[in-house]
Amino acid sequence: MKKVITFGTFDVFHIGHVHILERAREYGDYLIVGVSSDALNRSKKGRNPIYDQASRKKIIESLSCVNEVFFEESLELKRNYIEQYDADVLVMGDDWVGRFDEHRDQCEVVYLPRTPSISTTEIIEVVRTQEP
Ligand code: C2G
Repeated sequence: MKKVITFGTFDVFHIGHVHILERAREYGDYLIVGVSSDALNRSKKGRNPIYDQASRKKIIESLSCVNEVFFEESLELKRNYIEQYDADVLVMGDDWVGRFDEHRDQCEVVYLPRTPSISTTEIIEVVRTQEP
């Protein structure tokens, strides 16, 4: 069985998230997703996510293309996660291009194009600036 691993916050879940997860799954037979913990998100983006980690994990678990979900507690632990979950392929969006090349000794590393014109940040901004 070919195992694929990917990571992300997946806050305010949107179509770009669906696209990357579906495409990631096509690289193998079993998709494992590391969902960033709330603490990691605070350290990465300087704010709490809109949805807490339990909700974000539950949403990802409910997707038919996803087989297993765990909390990503630190960006520095990728090597351990890839080994622990015995991943054959690491898939990330191309906003991370080059950043995980150091893992090519462990598994195949693939960067996929992001879905244009949608992001959690943009959604938050649109909601924030809506007239009441
Ligand atoms: N994504 C995408 N298209 C978008 C928005 C996001 O393909 N329009 C992808 C990103 O490239 C990423 C995944 O969806 O691969 C999750 O995106 P985020 O929730 O923004 O994840 P991020 O906070 O970048 O966390 O260890 C790595 C990090 O935890 C990744």
